[in-house]
Amino acid sequence: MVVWINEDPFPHTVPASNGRFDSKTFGSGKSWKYTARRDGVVPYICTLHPNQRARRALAM
Ligand SMILES: [Cu+2]
Repeated sequence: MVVWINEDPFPHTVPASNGRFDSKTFGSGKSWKYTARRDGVVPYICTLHPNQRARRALAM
């Protein structure tokens, strides 16, 4: 399981660029988690702040 924790004062999203998951928006102090069912590396971009990009390795 991968958990994203928003420690920023602003809301963010972490939708996978390949559509594998979509967090929707989660606000300050909130978190969102995704349970991987297969391994891989997934890039994601915050829809609210498109300059915020990252990639995440998923492992079962
Ligand atoms: Cu953001």
